[in-house]
Amino acid sequence: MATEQHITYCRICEALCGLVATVEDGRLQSLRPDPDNPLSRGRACPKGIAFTDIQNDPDRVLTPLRRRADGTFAPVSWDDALDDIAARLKRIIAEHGGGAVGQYFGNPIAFGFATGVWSGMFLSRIGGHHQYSSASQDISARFVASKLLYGAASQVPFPDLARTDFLFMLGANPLVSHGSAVRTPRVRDDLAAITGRGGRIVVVDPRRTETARAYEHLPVRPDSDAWLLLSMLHVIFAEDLADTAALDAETTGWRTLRDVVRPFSPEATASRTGVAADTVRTVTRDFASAPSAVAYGRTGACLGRHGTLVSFLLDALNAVTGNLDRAGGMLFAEAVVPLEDIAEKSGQMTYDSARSRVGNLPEVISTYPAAVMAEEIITPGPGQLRAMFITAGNPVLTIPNGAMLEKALQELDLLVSLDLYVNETNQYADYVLPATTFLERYDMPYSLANCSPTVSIQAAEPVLAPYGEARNEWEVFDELARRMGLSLFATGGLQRFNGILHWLDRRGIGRLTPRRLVETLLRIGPYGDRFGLRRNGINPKKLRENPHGIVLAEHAPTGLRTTAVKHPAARVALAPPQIVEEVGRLGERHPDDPDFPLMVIGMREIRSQNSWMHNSPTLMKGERRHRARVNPADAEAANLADGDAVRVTSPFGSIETEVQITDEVGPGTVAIPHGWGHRGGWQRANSAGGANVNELMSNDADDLERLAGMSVLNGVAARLERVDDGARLTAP
Ligand SMILES: Nc1nc2c(c(=O)[nH]1)N[C@H]1C(S)=C(S)[C@@H](COP(=O)(O)OP(=O)(O)OC[C@H]3O[C@@H](n4cnc5c(=O)[nH]c(N)nc54)[C@H](O)[C@@H]3O)O[C@H]1N2
Ligand SMILES: Nc1nc2c(c(=O)[nH]1)N[C@H]1C(S)=C(S)[C@@H](COP(=O)(O)OP(=O)(O)OC[C@H]3O[C@@H](n4cnc5c(=O)[nH]c(N)nc54)[C@H](O)[C@@H]3O)O[C@H]1N2
Ligand code: SF4
Ligand SMILES: [Mo]
Repeated sequence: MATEQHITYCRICEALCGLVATVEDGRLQSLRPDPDNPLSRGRACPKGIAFTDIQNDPDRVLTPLRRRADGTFAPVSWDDALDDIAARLKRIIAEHGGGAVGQYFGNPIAFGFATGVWSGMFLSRIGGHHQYSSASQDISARFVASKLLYGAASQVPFPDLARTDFLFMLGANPLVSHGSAVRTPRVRDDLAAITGRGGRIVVVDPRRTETARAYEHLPVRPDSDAWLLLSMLHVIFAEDLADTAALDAETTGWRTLRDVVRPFSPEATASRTGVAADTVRTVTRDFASAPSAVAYGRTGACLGRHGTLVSFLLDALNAVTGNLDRAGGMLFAEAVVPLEDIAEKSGQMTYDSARSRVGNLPEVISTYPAAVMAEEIITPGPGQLRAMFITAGNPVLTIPNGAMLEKALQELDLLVSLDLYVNETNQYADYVLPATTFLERYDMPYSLANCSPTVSIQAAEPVLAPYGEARNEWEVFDELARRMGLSLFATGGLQRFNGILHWLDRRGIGRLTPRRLVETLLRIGPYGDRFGLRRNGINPKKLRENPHGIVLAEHAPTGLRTTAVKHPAARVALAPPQIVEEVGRLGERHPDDPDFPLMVIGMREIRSQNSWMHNSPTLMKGERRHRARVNPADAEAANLADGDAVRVTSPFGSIETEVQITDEVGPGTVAIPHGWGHRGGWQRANSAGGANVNELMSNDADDLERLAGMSVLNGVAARLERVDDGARLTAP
């Protein structure tokens, strides 16, 4: 038997921890943390290690599957599948135009550069624009805030954890999530180092999370962050804590911002936020007077009714206190592999350049809110969505009102999914095509990987040949195009990556593979060897010689504002009209319904990854069940004991799950994980029980966050009832 060790990195979440894979006769035996990875240095989380279960899962789809009339799947050859899909697509396009074809891509796409680029090129080549993704349940608000502030939707500034004296963290739980929009594989150490050197960490969260418990917890009522941040800005201007000379030189609109925040004194917002006025004043003064400080937010900042505004205000707080683009503050991301930079320069990173047919919501980097997908399918008329690709996604469990999407998907003329499993979404597909796992493909980190306080790069060669008949997603789109008689690299059309392709074309690079694309970008990027012009620059050879990864700079650079900010004179816009209007609309849609006195928020667990790792025996060991976290007072009011079955009802839907009584959440708040309630082709996951929390959420276009079309998944009004006797036990 041939046993080999391969160096690679995990691509389940943004930490991208180094892994060592033991492979025997072409089969994965185990994964362990790579002690020589310069960033993760021998650390990985349970999910990374347990990926062996996914790689070797008997429930994994390893051959193309075609749906039969009775709804079951039968294996089919790649040739038959691709021929039939190509022929059906051509018919649909001939009859209804390319605009009838769309795609949804899920979260795992973010960890490999090829799939997003190739599927995007395919869609634009056929004239499709119905593009949806997990971003509207995750981070689109952040992109829009960046577009407004910096004129660059792809710019995601990140906290300089290694040097900050004050981390103000809002709606993030990195001790569980391992960091998002900041790459920090050793986050426990990175946070401990802040307080270790005398700094502070304040965690703004309705739940006393793992991270909040370890540091200073500032409890806040769900979905009230906009008021809290407006009050902090109020204090800064009212108490002259802003560096106005710098604001004059580097920003526009700060005086307008000062006027906008004036009515939001801490006293005026305390009843909304649940944070005492004194506390707001003290924390603001401390933040403003710290040698360096940074305000950072993640999904808890993005998934309320004002996600774009909250994301915007966090950066504004950094800017007005002089903490933007400076050591220990918020740093601009500079890509090692400048894919988005080129797209940004060629005008592809758009916002509101078009509106959705249903709901009139803005496009955000060429994607529309996934919440309107179902209605786009069932609403007749020009531009109706009739054929879809779903790649690495499970929207039936991860977007609002999966039940409606589930029905709508069955109305499509063609549904094709590329995935590792038959999940709750693609069980309705005409074809489920087996995709490779990250261990079966070549990759290099890009995109959010650039949000890294230490600049580094690592390339991963495939560790394994694809199991069964699995194929790389990009090859599937390439092959489909070929069978449809299309060239993905033809000029013309509204290609998302036209700019890059033209650019490379002019340099005579020839036919593009993902490897060619990324290696070229690496070499022309800020750390690249410029094809030999820069002697110490990096190139593919150096990456192969350093499989654990290379540190390019101990600290991410500062002084990037003049290149990162695309507004005239590189000034940060602190009072764009969209934001001023949004402040004016605050509170309009906040529920105040005595029938739904509680508010549901989301949470993540260490051994779950959204909806897709509940089939791993290792991760499901022990007492793993889906539970709603309920405060003792609310439990008592609903006559609930720990472990009881509970019905949670919102104005939009109802679920039944188990209750866990804990004062981790304050009275009035119920925290429920997403990604449960399985009924796909994953046996163990199906038997785990639980419910899909997103059945409580609204997919009505009018209920979405306005500026980015974000799904509202936090702060959703609800009530609790005991399930057993069916009677409503909450006070009438
Ligand atoms: N209520 C609530 N809902 C939420 C959230 C929340 O906080 N609260 N969070 C939201 C967020 S942040 C996100 S990112 C979304 C996630 O939403 P989605 O991306 O729609 O869902 P996932 O559960 O990540 O499903 C990923 C799918 O990709 C498959 N997969 C894994 N690796 C690969 C691969 O390499 N190739 C292919 N082709 N397939 C692969 C898995 O089998 C799985 O079916 O959920 C969102 N939904
Ligand atoms: N173990 C694990 N790790 C993951 C994932 C996973 O599913 N499991 N998913 C990955 C993905 S796709 C992402 S996007 C990242 C997300 O990374 P994070 O955003 O760091 O992860 P969460 O645990 O969802 O943290 C969000 C926090 O916001 C809080 N919150 C909810 N509502 C509000 C509110 O109104 N205001 C404030 N201030 N806080 C609020 C929640 O209580 C929660 O603690 O995690 C990634 N890492
Ligand atoms: S934190 Fe866990 S899931 Fe995320 S990259 Fe590291 S090992 Fe993988
Ligand atoms: Mo996410």
